[in-house]
Amino acid sequence: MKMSGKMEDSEVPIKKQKLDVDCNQGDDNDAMLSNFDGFEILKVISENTRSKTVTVHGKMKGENAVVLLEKKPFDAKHMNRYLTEETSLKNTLKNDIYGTYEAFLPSTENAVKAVVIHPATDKHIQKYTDQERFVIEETENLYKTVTLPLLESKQLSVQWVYNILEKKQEADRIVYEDTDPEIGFILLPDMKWDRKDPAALYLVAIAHKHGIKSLRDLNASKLPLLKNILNQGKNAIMKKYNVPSWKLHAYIHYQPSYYHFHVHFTNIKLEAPGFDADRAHLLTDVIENIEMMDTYYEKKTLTFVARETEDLFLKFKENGCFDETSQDEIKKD
Ligand code: G7M
Repeated sequence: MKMSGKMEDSEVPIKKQKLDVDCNQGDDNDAMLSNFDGFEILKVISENTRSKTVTVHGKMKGENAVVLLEKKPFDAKHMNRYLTEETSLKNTLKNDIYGTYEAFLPSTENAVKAVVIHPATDKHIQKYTDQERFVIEETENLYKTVTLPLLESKQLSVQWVYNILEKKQEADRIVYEDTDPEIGFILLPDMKWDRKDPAALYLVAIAHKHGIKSLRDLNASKLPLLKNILNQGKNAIMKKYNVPSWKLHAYIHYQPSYYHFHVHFTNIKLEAPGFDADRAHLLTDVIENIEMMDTYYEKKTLTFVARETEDLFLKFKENGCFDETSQDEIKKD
């Protein structure tokens, strides 16, 4: 068992304002926000200076909300909009030929990306909160006795996935669809990508087929689906965004956040969150591993990182995986 350093939660003063939401049509969950008026900040639940993100747990209309703010990268094509008289400068240092300034870009160039989850469940708050993390080596037996029963009883809702597959949401964002019920999928921008800069390209391919929870359920019978997603996904990305396959990573998360099968496609220039050795499995490797051994992902010990308040971590802990006994001994079961 390895541990990573504990991250800090920072408390911020609670602020109360009136909520202004364009909730003119339909179900509240479909209402678009026009600003954050009335948002009540409860706590900053994570901060990352490298990715320039901050996540806040708050209340909107009396219900929990999670808001993630992210400063966006510069767009090299917009330099002519940055370096004009509309950008005001405040000098902070001047020495000989060297000057530093705070530059205030025009507001149109200054947008911050905001992801809003409302109403947010406890699981969402937990998912976005910085916590101590633990390495788990999940054997075939631990998957069957610990992970699977938990997944069958409790997991994050995949309603957003069904909304996409049934074209109830995000239909206008679909980049490519193969409607075949066995090997078909929908390819569309991940909600983390604002669709502007292909250097930050991030798409997800969601399988039409239900019942493939994760990597663990992949075997030779799923190879046509995997190969179809890889090949058609790459072709569609080339056609739409002019990004060739050699500039792309195609991978699967284990553990995923949502247990309906999907593949991530990202530009290799993007430092995508979740593209770590303990989470991302390259689709090409997955295909080849299954071709070598049909039951590869059923049998293989899979390593992933879980956070201290996650149900999965708590279940592994309950099963003694973080007692004095090392995971090597547990593997002998
Ligand atoms: O970790 P996992 O493999 O389950 O990743 C799921 C991916 O789906 C993440 O990269 C999320 O950013 C993305 N995602 C999650 N939601 C709720 C949505 C959504 O509603 N729409 C889109 N387009 N992507 C989402």
